[in-house]
Amino acid sequence: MKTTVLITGATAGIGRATAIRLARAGFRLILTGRRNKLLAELQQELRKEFEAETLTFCFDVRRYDEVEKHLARLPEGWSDVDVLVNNAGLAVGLSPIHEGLIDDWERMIDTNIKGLLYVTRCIAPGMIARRSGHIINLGSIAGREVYANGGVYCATKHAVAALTQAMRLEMTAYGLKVTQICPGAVETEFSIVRFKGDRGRADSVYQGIAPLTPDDIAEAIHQAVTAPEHVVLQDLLIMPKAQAAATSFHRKQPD
Ligand code: NDP
Ligand code: 8X3
Repeated sequence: MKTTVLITGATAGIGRATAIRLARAGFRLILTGRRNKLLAELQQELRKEFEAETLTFCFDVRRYDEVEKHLARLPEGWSDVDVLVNNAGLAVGLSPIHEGLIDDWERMIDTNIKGLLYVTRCIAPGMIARRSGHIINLGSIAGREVYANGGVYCATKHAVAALTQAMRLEMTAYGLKVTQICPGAVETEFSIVRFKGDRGRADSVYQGIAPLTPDDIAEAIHQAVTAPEHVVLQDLLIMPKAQAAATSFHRKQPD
């Protein structure tokens, strides 16, 4: 039986790249996100390129009723999820707490913390019952450091670090692996979302550096998933060469 991997947030960036990398390696995939058209296009691409077996679900991880409806009772043949990649997440806005927008905070906290918990709550019991499984959470350099104007996003990623460690403490006894992947700057839709569609501002984040690509992170996830049974990649911090810390970049000046 092929390994089944569930990836949240597969419509873009790291999630999409991970789906392609794992399909290339022969895994069966359950792919989720809110943009159905992108899920359908990805499903078709993976079928054509790799003859990959995939299942897609379009829902918002912030809605427990939707998460539960789709994931608590998976279709026949798909219910044994071997690997869960909790990837769906976002930053919205960049402002000090005393000026922060409540709606931005709700979106980050509900997606990055509660969404991750909702999905895990539906998938982990099957892994525990089977005494086998692997949960991979997308943390961030923002879960290891805090930077001004990003306090709420950083807090959500610190929460992901705490939840990852709690899962590890609770689930190791049941034979599960738990991994946290913490990237620095990866060029995806992340900054476009953070700056609410302002592409100029988003591009400036990556100006003068070679940022990580989604494929770099997908490769690390593939390594974590394919490590020998007795080996766990517990916690990976992956940075672009030009980034020393969350807000410390060595940028090439334009000629
Ligand atoms: P993208 O914006 O490119 O992709 C985010 C994905 O998350 C999309 O597929 C999006 O799908 C999905 N998503 C967002 N909100 C929801 C929601 N409410 N319900 C369901 N799916 C949702 O960003 P990245 O690929 O960069 O980000 C992936 C993860 O990596 C995030 O957790 C992010 O915090 C983390 N990360 C990113 C870094 C970076 O520099 N890019 C660095 C460190 C960590 P859709 O819109 O279709 O719902
Ligand atoms: C995304 C990286 O540094 O913008 O998690 O917070 S950062």
